[in-house]
Amino acid sequence: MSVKIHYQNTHFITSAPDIRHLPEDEGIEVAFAGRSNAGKSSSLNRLTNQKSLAKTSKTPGRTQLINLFKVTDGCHIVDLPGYGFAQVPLEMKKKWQKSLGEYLQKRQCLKGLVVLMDIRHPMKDLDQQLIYWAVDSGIPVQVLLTKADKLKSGARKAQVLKIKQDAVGFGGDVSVAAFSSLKGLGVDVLRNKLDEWFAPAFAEELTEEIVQEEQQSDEQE
Ligand SMILES: Nc1nc2c(ncn2[C@@H]2O[C@H](COP(=O)(O)OP(=O)(O)OP(=O)(O)O)[C@@H](O)[C@H]2O)c(=O)[nH]1
Ligand SMILES: [Mg+2]
Repeated sequence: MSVKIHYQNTHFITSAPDIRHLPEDEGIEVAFAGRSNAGKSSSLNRLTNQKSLAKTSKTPGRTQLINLFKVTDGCHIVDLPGYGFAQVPLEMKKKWQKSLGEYLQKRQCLKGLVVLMDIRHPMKDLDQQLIYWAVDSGIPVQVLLTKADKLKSGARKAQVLKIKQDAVGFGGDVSVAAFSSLKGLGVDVLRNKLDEWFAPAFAEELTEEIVQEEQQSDEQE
């Protein structure tokens, strides 16, 4: 079943320091993860055509909380705290990484992971760990090579090809695309992927409607 979701209706729900402060673990959630400054918040704003839905910053480490957004009934997006920022005090780093790990491992409604990496510095250790973990857990991954506008067309294509080859090595459902929040490149790829991951939410809705209709016609007979 194919659905087209209107991402511009997305709105902020809550910021949580850890998963215990998130709403019920139900519906379908897709998480955006990546190193600090990779462009997670910018990609969300581009996806939803909203200038400041997610706060962006030149200072890495801005998004320290798990930010939850509602796309439509039963469909949520999560902007996860960035990892791998060197200049953050160790204690704070540990705390984020704990809440990040906890979210990824315990949140049952997590059905897809968007991993964002700067196209000029992709596949760092933590990026790879994250992808391995997702593949292990049977969660599909969309890699977005961000800030693609920073490379010329030839270099960009070569880099996408290289990372696509790397992605095969993970052995799971890992797709790769170039992305630019600035130019809008790759936004269609991202929308199509999210539509696919969120589709079961609509299937359930449809099933509920059919059951209700059947019950009504039973009652009428
Ligand atoms: N040229 C260019 N710059 C971008 C693009 N996307 C993001 N940036 C810039 O990169 C910086 C970081 O972007 P954010 O979206 O805040 O990154 P983030 O991953 O949310 O960062 P944290 O929340 O700190 O983890 C900002 O200065 C953005 O303007 C892009 O597509 N092209
Ligand atoms: Mg951010």
